[in-house]
Amino acid sequence: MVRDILIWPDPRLKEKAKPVARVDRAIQSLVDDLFETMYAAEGVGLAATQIGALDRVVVVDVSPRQQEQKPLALINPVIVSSTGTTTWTEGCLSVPGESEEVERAESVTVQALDREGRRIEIVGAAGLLAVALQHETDHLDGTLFVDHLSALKREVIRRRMKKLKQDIAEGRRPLDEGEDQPAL
Ligand code: GNR
Ligand code: NI
Repeated sequence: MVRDILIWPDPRLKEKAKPVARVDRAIQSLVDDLFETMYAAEGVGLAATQIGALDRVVVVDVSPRQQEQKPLALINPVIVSSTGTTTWTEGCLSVPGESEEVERAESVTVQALDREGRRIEIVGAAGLLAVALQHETDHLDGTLFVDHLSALKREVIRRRMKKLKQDIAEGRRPLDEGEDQPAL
């Protein structure tokens, strides 16, 4: 099921997600909803936090940009090592229409469980995959890319998001055909 994506600022986006104790059918269903919602929104990643679920679950699919990569469902992801620094122009489905440069590690290794509850490790991820893995694990700790910006840039974006929410609520922003009103 495609779910509504929370728009920043929203207190639910600041919550720290809880570790998944067991990969059961409810968690698998959450993974499926995250993939459906991510693809519907044409994102390269999505965290459970963004749809109001407080389990440590994310999905990432950078295959449109890094053809050798496959879709990943990551449960309880942990960045176990990182090297270097890189600057990437990031966006976020919870901050629509905004993008800014953020400094990140250049390469990361992540341990997690997959949709079947098996332990997996992504070793030495680089490029957009590395950035997306850091961006999604940040979401599970209640951190968004705007939290990595200067206070001035963040407040400018906050004002634009306030306007966006008002416009949506008052029907001034045409939504795509068949698209539901995002949760405010
Ligand atoms: O779709 C997304 N694109 C993106 C581009 C650069 C850096 C990070 C991202 S993640 C984002 C989807 C999203 O908001 N995931 O939480
Ligand atoms: Ni995001």
